[in-house]
Amino acid sequence: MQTLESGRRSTRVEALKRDIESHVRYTLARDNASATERDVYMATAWTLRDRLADRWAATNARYEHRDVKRVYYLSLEFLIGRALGNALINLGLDGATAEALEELGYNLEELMDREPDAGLGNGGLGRLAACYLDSMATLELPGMGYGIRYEHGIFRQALDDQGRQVEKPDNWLMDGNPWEIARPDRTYKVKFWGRVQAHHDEEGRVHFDWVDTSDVLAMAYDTPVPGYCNNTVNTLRLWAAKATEEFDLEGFIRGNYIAAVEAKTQTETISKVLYPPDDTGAGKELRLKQQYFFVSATLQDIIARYLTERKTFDDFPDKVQIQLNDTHPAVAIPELMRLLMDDHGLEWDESFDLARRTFAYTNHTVLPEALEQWGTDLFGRLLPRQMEIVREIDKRFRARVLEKFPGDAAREERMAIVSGNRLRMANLAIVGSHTTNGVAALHTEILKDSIFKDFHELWPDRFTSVTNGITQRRWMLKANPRLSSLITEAIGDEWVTQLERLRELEPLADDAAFRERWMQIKAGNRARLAGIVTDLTGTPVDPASMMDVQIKRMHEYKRQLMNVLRCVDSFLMLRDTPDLDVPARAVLFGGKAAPTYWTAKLIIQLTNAVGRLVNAEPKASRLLRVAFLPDYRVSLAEKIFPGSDLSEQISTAGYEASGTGNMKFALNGALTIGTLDGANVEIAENVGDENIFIFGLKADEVEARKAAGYNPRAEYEASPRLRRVLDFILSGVLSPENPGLYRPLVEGLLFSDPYMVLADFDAYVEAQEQVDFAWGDQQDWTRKAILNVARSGFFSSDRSVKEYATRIWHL
Ligand code: 26Y
Repeated sequence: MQTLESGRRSTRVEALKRDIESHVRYTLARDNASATERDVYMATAWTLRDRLADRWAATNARYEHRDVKRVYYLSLEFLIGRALGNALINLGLDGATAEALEELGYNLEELMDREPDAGLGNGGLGRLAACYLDSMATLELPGMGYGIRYEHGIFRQALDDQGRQVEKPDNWLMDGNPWEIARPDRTYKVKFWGRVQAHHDEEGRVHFDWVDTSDVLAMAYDTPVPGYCNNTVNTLRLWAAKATEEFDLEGFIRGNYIAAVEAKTQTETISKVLYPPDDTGAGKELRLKQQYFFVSATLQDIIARYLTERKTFDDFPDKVQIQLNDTHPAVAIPELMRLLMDDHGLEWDESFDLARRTFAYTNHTVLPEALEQWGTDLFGRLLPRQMEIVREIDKRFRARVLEKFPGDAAREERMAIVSGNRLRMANLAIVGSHTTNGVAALHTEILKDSIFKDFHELWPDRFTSVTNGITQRRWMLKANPRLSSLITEAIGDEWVTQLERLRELEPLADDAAFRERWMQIKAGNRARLAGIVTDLTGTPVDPASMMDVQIKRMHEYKRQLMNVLRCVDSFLMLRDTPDLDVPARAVLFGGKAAPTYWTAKLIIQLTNAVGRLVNAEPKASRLLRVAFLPDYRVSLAEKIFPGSDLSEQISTAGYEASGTGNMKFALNGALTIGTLDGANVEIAENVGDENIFIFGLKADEVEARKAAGYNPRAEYEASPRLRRVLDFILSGVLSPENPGLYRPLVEGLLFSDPYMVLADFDAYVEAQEQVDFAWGDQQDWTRKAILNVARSGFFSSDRSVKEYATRIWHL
């Protein structure tokens, strides 16, 4: 007998089959017999996109009709990953689609694996933007993302036979992108270079014209952002650079066709490639062009939308809130003022006031080398009118500082926006916005008492903290379907939109039968991960071993090197004491190094060398495996978190603004070993000290040690364990053909060690021994894992976005 539910389902399956076949036939003009897997993937994606289309149009109509206050999230990065699985889950069509495809002879999992990641970001900052879009749509907030449609996202990472990182171009658009819709009717002109001309009107008022510019067109591509089972579909609008028509025309007139086409290609490079956070962050012309290009197009688009409903700018900040994702889009501040003054005739005071009440700025880093600065020479030539405006903002702001702190010239210079020939974007962002926020409690405290101390003294009320979050739809429901089902079976499915409901799992931590099922699921996920490691690296991994994982961008402050030193220590112990009673571990690494970050790249090579040594030594490899997973990215991350047991969050305290991988691990039931840094502090507070392994210097202790004159050599002398590890690396056995290869890493530690690896090493190894001990009691370990999940509800990006909405955007 057919129930109503199964009846609906089978009609749904039939409709999906019909639409997939129809897209193969009519959109791709293929017959079923010659359709490739790629064709069926595309047809499935279009079929899902069609189901989003009505809701998308209805969402836009609703926002317009209600004349809502909108939030625009401006970001140079959106690290989306794959769209198909996410659309399926949010539409509630995962089961039906799997069935439809099976009946057509295809496997949904395999098709999903064909989709290239949309890797339009580097790491945490870009992924955060993607999680926030998901939460805004799920919370039915009128939020829109704006960014760049890079033709090439973050590079693909391969490893050569020496274990070195090799960068390969990412060609994610090559096969076509079924999720985007080009909107040629949303095309704006963006000006560069040229000069500013002043003229007086009949009433004697001065006007500024920006003339003799070279122009580029920005064309919109929209990607739907579906909310979870709620009919809301928001928009991510990405701009692609196109040459203006005049470009071609001029070439024809001058008869220099080839030169004209070359020039055209040149302008279109603006949206060609994503910048990795390189060396110094130092002023690269193309990067500044990218920033201004997308900001200018975005503001024109926002103003056009605003003006369809009204004639004055009086309530602009009541209808428009713009969140600046770090300073990368901060040129929006002078650009909005320019548009208001030069194109819409507003006065300075009113323009500045409107701009300041419109923008809010999120800071993501305290590393001095990552604080953006532009040379006034480049900035002034590329954007002459904006430079004038910035100088005027700076002049007035300096006066304000001196009014509050008379005679304090040193303070004035520290706080200046333009100092010498440098334009400091963070200072501009603070001055030109109503709110500045840090991304975790500790991070915001550090902003207030150190890097932005002067600003905090001037405007204490402008600072606030919003701890980062992650979307549980992608990072739990989609990534870990088996654990998700167990949780839903136990407490219902409300956690999918109200993550705090996970608290209801707490009593089950003491339920032996529940723990048993939990352990079974974990074992399955672990075995899957072990298989992936073997597939990707050739290293066999015992699926019963503890999966000990550090996945994140490669950076010295994140201290992957400390983890590698610990692996060498374990190796030496196992080699010399083969009957050592320690549990089996697989220590897994993954992460990209910026292409010019030589130290980070050498650390990757060292990790691989240690892996080769450990895995080839039978006395060690029974209990220890070390592997570096190439090409860490969103889709790979989704496969790693569910199988992980131990989350490595070991940055030097004070340096990791928040971290968000740390949250993904905890939510998937891995225990954390970490320092009191970034959001680890709040994870510890939430899960409880007994359920996390905290070690090492605290942020204030790091500073105190530095102030007192930190001497890394003394750490080396004082710790026999550390000495043995460093001496072993210095001996050259890890690179017999080039024995001095890793010497610079060791010398960097012995002579400078800015991230205090040596100071924390012994404490780290001891904490790892506690982990070994805790692992020995699998029942208690599982209890802790369940409590980690039950107490991770705070780390939902739904909570973060709600905090932005009430405290910053005032929605
Ligand atoms: C200037 C430039 C080239 C640049 C580009 C990207 C500089 C920095 C970045 C990326 C920064 C980033 O990803 N920061 C991370 O932001 C996360 C989200 O807030 C934090 O969780 C994480 O701690 C922080 O390192």
